[in-house]
Amino acid sequence: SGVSLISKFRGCLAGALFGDCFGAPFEFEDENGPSPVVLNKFFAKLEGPPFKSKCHFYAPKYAYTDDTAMTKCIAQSFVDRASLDERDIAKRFVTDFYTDTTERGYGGHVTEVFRKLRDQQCADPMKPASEQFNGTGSYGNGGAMRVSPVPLFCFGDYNRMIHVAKRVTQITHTHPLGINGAILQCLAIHQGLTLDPRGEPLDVQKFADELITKMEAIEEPDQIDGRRPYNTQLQLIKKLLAKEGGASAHQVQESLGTSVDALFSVPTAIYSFLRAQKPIPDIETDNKFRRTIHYAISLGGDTDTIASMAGAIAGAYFGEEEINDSYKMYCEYVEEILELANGLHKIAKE
Ligand code: 8NA
Ligand code: MG
Ligand code: MG
Ligand code: MG
Repeated sequence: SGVSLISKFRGCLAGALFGDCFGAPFEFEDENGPSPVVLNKFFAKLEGPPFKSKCHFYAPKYAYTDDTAMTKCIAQSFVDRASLDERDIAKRFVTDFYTDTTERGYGGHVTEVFRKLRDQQCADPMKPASEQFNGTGSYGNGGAMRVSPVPLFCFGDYNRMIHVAKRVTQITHTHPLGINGAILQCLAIHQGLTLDPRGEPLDVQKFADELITKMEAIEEPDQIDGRRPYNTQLQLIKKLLAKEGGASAHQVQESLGTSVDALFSVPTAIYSFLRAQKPIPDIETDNKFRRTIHYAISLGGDTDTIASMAGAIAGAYFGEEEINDSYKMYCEYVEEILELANGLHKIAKE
């Protein structure tokens, strides 16, 4: 008997939220990422006995960022309408962006899409994104970072899942690297959902091989060198995983990357999940969900987004029960995101 699907759905969205909230304080903070001492202390606090002051219980809450802001818009739209409605999702992005009084740290150029969408009242929800960067579209990781509701909403219908992942991404990201990054992240979550974490240890090479096969049917080879950029990264993941003693952080940072480009962050998130199946030096835990997001953050760069994507995959694979319960005290929007996961599960069952 494996982990229940509802636990996997809840683990996936909670994993995305915790990765975002816990990664955000470290985003582009230090070139090589936070130090092992700092990160171990950070997580020890989150997992330790709750801090109690003399007269009342108090736990500081970490705020979510754009990653979760946009994820919840997509999940809410799916739950409310039980169908794909790009205009509705665009409206939710725009309303959230203009009414949220908390600074959510959106990407540098995506705010231009929101401005245009607002001005045309989302009448043509895919047009502003196609005009970004002189018509090439954004290749940022903003599509991939918010794709987690898609594999839940479309669970059981593989081709529709790919289609929906693409459409939802195109509201802000139309560059092939932006779209395919979101599809790859979607595929990784989908694989996590369908595998049982309680049997044999995860075959990490096979997990990567299956992504390679699926992406070959999706990704066009480059017109000049004939290579498929995401498959090149996935092959690299396999090599890094096969290294004796494990690849160094430096090797991972230099090859897979830790930037806001989808190509140099989605594969890093997948690698973090796969690497965390075994103990990692300097990471003081036996818990594999913690190890996944802890490792993702330790690499530095776009820590909130990479940890959020890695957390979504880990949560989908292990389910909610692998996530330390005390994390719920330290993030905003936990109850709400879990309720959205319940709503998506209800739809998936029908
Ligand atoms: P985006 O579409 O604005 O892309 C992000 C950045 O990628 C842009 O600002 C460009 O610098 C670059 N870029 C993307 N496409 C191209 C292109 N075709 N040509 C040249 N440059 C390009 O926004 P997004 O939604 O993809 O961004 C997601 C990231 O932004 C996430 O990491 C998220 O957490 C957020 N973020 C916020 C901060 C912050 O502190 N405000 C810092 C980093 C990232
Ligand atoms: Mg480091
Ligand atoms: Mg963010
Ligand atoms: Mg980020």
